[in-house]
Amino acid sequence: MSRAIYFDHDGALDDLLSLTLLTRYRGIALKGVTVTPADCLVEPAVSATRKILELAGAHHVPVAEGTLAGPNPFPLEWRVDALRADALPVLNQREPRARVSELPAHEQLAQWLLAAPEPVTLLMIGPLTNLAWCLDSHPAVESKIAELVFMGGAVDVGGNVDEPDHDGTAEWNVYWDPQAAHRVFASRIPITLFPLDATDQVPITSEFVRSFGPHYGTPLTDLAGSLLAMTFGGFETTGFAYCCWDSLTTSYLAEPEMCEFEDVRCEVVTSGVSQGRTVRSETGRLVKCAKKVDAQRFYRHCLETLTGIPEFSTQ
Ligand code: AGV
Ligand code: CA
Repeated sequence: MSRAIYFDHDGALDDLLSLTLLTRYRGIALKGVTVTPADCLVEPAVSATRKILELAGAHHVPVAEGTLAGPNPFPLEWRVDALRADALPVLNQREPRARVSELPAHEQLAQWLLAAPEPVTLLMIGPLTNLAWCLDSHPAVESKIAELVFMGGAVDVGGNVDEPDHDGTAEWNVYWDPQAAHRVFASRIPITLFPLDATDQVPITSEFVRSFGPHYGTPLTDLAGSLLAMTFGGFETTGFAYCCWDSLTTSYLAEPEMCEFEDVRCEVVTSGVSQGRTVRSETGRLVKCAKKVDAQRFYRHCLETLTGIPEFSTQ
C-alpha cells in the first residue's frame, strides 16, 4: 500500500527539483500539488509543475494555483527563476496534460484533505499560508493530516532573511507569512521540521551538480542537473549559498534515516524585527526537528533516485 501525499510548493528551483524527486519515489502516491505564489511567479511555476508531471509520466496528478499572499514578498530576482525553468527545452517536448483545478489552491487543498479517506502526509516546502487558511476555514482538516513535513525556520543557527528592518534571525518560508506559521504551530498536527540547522549542511556544490554530467541524456537527470546549475551565482552575488533546502526535506519521505532529529519546543515570532523567527521556548509547541544530515548520502540519494541506478557511487 502506498502512502498518500499532498504537496504544496512555491515554485523555486529547489521546489521543482523536489517535485521531480517525489515523482520517482516508490511507495508514495502523489495525490495533488498546490503552488503558493511566494518564491516564484505563479503562472510559470504552475506551468513548470505540469510539465514536470508530464515528463515524469504523472499527468494524472492535479495542480492548483495559489492566490493567497503573505505580507513579506520575496525578492523579484528570485521569483523570476520559475520563468527560466518553465522555458527549459527538456520540459517543452510536448503539451502537459495535468489538470489545473478551477478552485484556488487553498480551497482545493481543503477539499482534497476533507475528502481523504485516511489521514495523509502533507509536504510543504514554501510558506504555510494555504494550510493556515484551511485550518481557520475548515477545522476538520486538522485531523486529516497525519504528519506535516515542512521546510522552514532556523532554530539554533542564523536565518536567511536579509531585508531592511529585520535582524536576520528568520528563515524565508516563515518570514513570508509569519502569522500562517504561527497558526499551523498552534494546531495539533504533528510537525516534522527541516530548518536551516539541517539544510545548511547540504549546499549545492559544484561537485554535486557535475555528478549529473555522466548521466546526460536521460530526461529527469537532465532536468535536475539544469535546475541545479541555474542556482549558481547566488553566493557570488549575495554571500548566501543556495542549498538543497526543499529537496532534503522531500527526501525524508523516501529515506527518513538520512537525518538525525531532536524534539524541540519552539514558537514563531509574528511581529517586530525578528518576525518569522522560530525560537526555542519551554512553552512552545513540540516539533520533530532535523538537526544533522549525512550530506554525502543525501547527494547520492538524489542521483540514484533520478538515474534509477541503485548503489551508484559518486566517488
Ligand atoms: O529559505 C529557503 C526557501 C526554500 O523553500 N526558499 C528557497 C527554497 O525553495 C527561499 C530562499 C532563501 N534563499 C534563497 C531563496 C535564494 N538565495 N534564492 C531563492 N530562494
Ligand atoms: Ca520553496
